[in-house]
Amino acid sequence: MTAWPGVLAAFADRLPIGDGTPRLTLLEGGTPLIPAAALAREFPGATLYYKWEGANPTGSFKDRGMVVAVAKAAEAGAPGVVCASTGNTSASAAAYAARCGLRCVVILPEGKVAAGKLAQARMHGAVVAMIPGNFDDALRLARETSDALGLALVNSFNPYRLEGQKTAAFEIADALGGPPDILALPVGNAGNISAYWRGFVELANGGARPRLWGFQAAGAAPFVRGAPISDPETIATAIRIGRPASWDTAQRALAESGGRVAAVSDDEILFAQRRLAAEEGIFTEPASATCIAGLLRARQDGHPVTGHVVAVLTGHGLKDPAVADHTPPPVRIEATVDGVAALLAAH
Ligand code: AN7
Repeated sequence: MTAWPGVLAAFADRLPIGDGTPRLTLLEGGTPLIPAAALAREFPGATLYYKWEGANPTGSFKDRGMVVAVAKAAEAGAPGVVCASTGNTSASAAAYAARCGLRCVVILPEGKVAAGKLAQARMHGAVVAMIPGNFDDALRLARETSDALGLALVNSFNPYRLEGQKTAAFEIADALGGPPDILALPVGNAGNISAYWRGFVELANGGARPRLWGFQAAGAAPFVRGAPISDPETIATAIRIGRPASWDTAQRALAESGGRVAAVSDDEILFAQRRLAAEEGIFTEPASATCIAGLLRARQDGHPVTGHVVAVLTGHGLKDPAVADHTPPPVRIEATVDGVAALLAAH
């Protein structure tokens, strides 16, 4: 058995890297494609899998693109990197910058980043700036900062990000022996849906490609509305985005794939997240559960969920432990077996 070598080494021939690119890695990528168990019963006409991106080194899919973007920044001699983030991009940027000795500045919307993600950026030694406003405001400032201070911008405007992220499509096709029929995923800035499409198109060579089903939170659903929104709001803070950076590429990908976008409510997101955790043993963050909520909703709305279906679970639930407040609280008991038995009986 050969050990997984990380994204740059595994996909060197399909990434824009050369001899001068440092072989940066935290062994990202190579994530599991887990067959659905309990939830499979909800989709009798389909074979459902989870692409478990929470298994990446910083707990989200962002590591695939960030390793390429930071390696290229180092190759170009940048003194550091800067990004705006709803949390996961900043956690990943901070980790990879730390790993290769670059400075990292992250610009975050105040009060709207999950606790685990903020802890990651701080522990990895990033300069953490909080601004009043939302992600879209933070992104404007990150661009200006990059221009003014010569730091490499590692948001998804950075072309290397999407190049790295497309590798998840290669892994899925490899595991299934071809592309799935439907790829379901959450959409925020729409970088990931664009990257998957690029990956599947590169692989297909004119052959089969999946339909892309993108899901947004109802309070932050500019693609569903067909226009940007100024005050996005959702419990899924990772995708609390009103002006997606990759608008045009995502619209093209959706159209070319014969795909669709739809919105789900915060209650549906929390319900799907709970079911994944309690019935499948997979604790994913709210934004990621959006695609499961979307598949459940699709079935109700009469969209057939058939064939090989892959739901991309983009980030780990441990990043946002506050969601556990939506479950029954732990109960204080006397330290006796009777106490435990009474609790069990009441459950
Ligand atoms: C768990 O970290 O935008 O549609 O700044 O963290 O490619 O934006 C995160 C986005 C889905 C949406 N799931 O992906 C950020 C950020 C999780 C995420 C998305 C994000 P895109």
